[in-house]
Amino acid sequence: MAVFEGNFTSASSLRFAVIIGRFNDLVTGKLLEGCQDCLKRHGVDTNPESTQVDYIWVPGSFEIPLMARQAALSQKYDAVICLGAVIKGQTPHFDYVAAEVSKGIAAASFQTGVPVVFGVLTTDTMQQALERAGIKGNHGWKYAMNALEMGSLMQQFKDNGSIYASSNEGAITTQALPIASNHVLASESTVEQTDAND
Ligand code: INI
Repeated sequence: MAVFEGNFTSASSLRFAVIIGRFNDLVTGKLLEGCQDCLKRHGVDTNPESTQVDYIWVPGSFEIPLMARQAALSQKYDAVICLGAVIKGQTPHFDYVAAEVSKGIAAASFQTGVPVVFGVLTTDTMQQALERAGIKGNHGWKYAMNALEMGSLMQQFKDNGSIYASSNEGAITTQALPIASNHVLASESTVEQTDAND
């Protein structure tokens, strides 16, 4: 038998898509900076002109899952990193956006077999979000680490022939589970409130 574990030393052979929500871009822009810093320091060429990272901007977190799924289906990337910031307001809007983006990102990953990192902050206040986007630390850095680890892990799995047979790759991409059925399953989960570690 074997032990599989992602590493952080094979980053130069990995490709990433980063999907960023413009809503609360004071926060998401900082998450992106942290994410790029981490990727760059692990040997990834983060220049948008390079062949290693593509950046996809969407209006808000609600739109992230659609593009995450499209990016994963393209089979161009070893991992997809989703960056967003959902901050509580005075209406229940937060709950709808937070629930859909978390379920949608999980579905995109599960349906396509491509790691999709949930880099969406869900906070009660702008202050809490900013603390996690540079003031106290930058979660964008952590999200990039998750993508590096998962990209590497999947690569090892593929090299080992352990991944769902490559002859079935088309089946994964084109006959993915209908979103609706996954949503039924996912809707049973809850979105937890953040604490200092989230
Ligand atoms: N989008 C966010 O990314 N964060 C939020 O806090 C937010 N709130 O609270 O409204 C938000 N809303 C916009 C949403 O993501 C969609 O872009 C919009 O509803 C259009 O589909």
